[in-house]
Amino acid sequence: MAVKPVHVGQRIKRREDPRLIRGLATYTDDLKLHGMLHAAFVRSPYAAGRIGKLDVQRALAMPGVVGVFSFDELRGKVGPAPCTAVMPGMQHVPYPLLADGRVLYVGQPVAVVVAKDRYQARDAALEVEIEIEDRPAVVELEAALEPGAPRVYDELPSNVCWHQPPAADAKLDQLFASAHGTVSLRLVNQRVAPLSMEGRAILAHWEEGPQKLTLWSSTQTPHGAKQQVAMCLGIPELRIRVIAPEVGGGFGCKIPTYAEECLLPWLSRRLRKPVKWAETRTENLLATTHGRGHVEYIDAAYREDGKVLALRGKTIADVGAFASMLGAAIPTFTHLLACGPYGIQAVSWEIVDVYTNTMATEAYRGAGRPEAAYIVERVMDEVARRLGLDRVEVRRRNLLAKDVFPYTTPTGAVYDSGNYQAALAKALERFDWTKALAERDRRRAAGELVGLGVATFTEICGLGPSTGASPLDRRGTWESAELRVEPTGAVTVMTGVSPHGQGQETAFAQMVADAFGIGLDDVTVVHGDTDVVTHGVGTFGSRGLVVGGTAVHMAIGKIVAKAKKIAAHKFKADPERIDFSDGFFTQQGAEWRLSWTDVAMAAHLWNEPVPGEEPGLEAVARFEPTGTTFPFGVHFCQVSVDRDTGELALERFLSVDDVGTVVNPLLADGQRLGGIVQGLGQAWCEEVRYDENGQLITATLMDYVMPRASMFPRFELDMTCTPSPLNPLGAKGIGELGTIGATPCLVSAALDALAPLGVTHLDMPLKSERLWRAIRDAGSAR
Ligand code: MCN
Repeated sequence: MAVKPVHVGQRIKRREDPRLIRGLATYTDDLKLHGMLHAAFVRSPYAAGRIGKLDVQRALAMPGVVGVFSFDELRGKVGPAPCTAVMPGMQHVPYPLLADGRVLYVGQPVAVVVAKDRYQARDAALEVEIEIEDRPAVVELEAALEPGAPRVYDELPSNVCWHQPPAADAKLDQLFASAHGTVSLRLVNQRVAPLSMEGRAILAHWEEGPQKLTLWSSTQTPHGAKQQVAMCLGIPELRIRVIAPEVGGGFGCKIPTYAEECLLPWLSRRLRKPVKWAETRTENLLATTHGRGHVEYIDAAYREDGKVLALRGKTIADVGAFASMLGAAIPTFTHLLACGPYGIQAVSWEIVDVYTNTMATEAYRGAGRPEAAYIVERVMDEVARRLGLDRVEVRRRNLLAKDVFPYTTPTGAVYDSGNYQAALAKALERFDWTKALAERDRRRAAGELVGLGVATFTEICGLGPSTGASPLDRRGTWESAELRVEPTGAVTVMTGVSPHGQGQETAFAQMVADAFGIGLDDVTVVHGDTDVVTHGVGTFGSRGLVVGGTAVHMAIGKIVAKAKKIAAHKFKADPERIDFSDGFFTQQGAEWRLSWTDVAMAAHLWNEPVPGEEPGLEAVARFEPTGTTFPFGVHFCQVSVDRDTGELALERFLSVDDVGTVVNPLLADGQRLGGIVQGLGQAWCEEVRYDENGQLITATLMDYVMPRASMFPRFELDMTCTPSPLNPLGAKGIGELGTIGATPCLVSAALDALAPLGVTHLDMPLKSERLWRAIRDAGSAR
């Protein structure tokens, strides 16, 4: 199929935006159904304790209240909340939809009030009397592992949720023994909040007549939610339709099917009315999953020339009070990606997943890979410092050569393709590293604190293949697409991915328009409705284009094959000798040509039936990837730090990335910018903080510091292109890429800025106070 790209590769504006910008989009909370009731949750004010009394009488007597429910009503009927990442040996305690006599974290749903309007429900929720006999909470990650620490679960021997012991590795031992030197670091990857603009929202409507549940949910995985809710409620899947209407971002925290998402359908069925709930921002910070939350100990062995030989790592990961859908498995990605883009020869990694009396952690943009990049980049910087080498030069010496791919890392990851040196060369040229160093030194000499940062990184995306899927998922990690061609030649695409800000309605339309030689307006992309898109997996792990887009590509291929048969039949030609390009079917050596719309019409009119074929023109495809793709990139930045206040200023940021073939560079840039800012947010200002009693002290946006536009310079973006051999598009994912390198890059720059003062270690976030203290302590040490 020869296709001249007209749209693919072009910077086409998102077709989603006009409706979003003009307020014409419908989010779950915009929906109103006749007789709809509203739910409000009564949440635990304590991080740990036993529920003594739960009195709902006053709440029940409040105006508009239809019912108040606690665990007693749910017992044996519904729950627990879904968790699919249950690894062998994991101490998994099922998590009830409402607290079952004990509370595990502040914000845990204890009871739910249903009333005629949202405000009545919230007012009544305040009237539910709960007496909780509170007990010591375990909040600090490493303290949770100490002997005698309070336990989250009395029935477990400790707070360890899962333990991956380090594997014995003679080669690793030998590399450490023969190394020129070793570095040892303790690194904190603090807990952060995903903070999608739209919080979680659910509307459940059980219809008793057809015995059908419709669940509107701000989910990233409608098909997953359908399966999980079916299992949780004991309702056959075919009686459930999940619709993800407009979803205002997710960043990983809308992958899980939450307790609330299972409870509302149950309430709707019980009350025979639609029931809606949309979380407040404080509920979002309290009870929507958080990300990261690791402490890492790392030893690295290196040679005199700066080559890093081996890593010994230990991840202590904060799972929170219960294992969320995938939460406990996230640190395995940190282990898998520990080598980054470097030729490190041996790695051993221990993982300790720990329960604490805090909200559960989950996938958050990058999920495990930003943690890995942070570790190995800090190692590179430290090796450079010890050896007195340029930090870029150390990376250059460690980067894998372009001829080693496919490359299997000591941790078992198989990198599909890469040309790291080319990306580094381009970044060096664009940033002019040498000149930037000279300028830094000039400003330093004048008394300024100026630093340059660098990060070279790779990451894994495009999840599957399905061989890694858990039976608890009940489905693999393929992706589906269905294409329906109208008699006019217009095409409807139904995709199993569920974009929620990424722009696939535009990208997939570009692909389809080019394939059939039609206009973008002749393509509709439908997603997020399980009754319309019959099978799908969802949007996570930057798989939308790589896996979902390839399914679209495959469906296109099937349609073109049939369309060729229709065209060939009309002119009594051999279908094998038909060409299709620029919207026309032609035959080599023949005069005739037939347009795409003529063939589409013929397929529906069927007045010239094609033997052996059915009328119509549609195709379904599922793409099962054979491996994951590994995009990569180089980030450089320049910062200055105010000596008196510790305030950091980001002066320059360059990102040179490689995601293979790009369908829409404008979308790709948008994704990179969003990811970079989130990565910088973690490095600079974001942090979920609990006090020693497990009270969330960052429960509003007054306290949780989000990055702001005014903090950033104009980002410099560039790309190289190393196609992936694992999909016909040659594409790699870009949705999470920015978060991987940005975080270590900023920390690298801050450390460089304070290096003249003798500062060699900083933890994130790089708030002014922390930098000011580092400057002050460095001063007093002199
Ligand atoms: N794209 C492209 N060429 C490529 C790769 C991608 O043109 N080589 C385009 C795609 O067509 C798509 C976008 O870039 O429009 C992102 O595609 P992809 O990398 O496939 O990522 P996904 O669609 O699978 O999105 C998931 C990813 C993840 S895991 C998180 S977390 C994340 C992210 O996307 N959350 C987001 N980006 C987000 N963007 C917004 N606005 N909101 C979120 O919640």
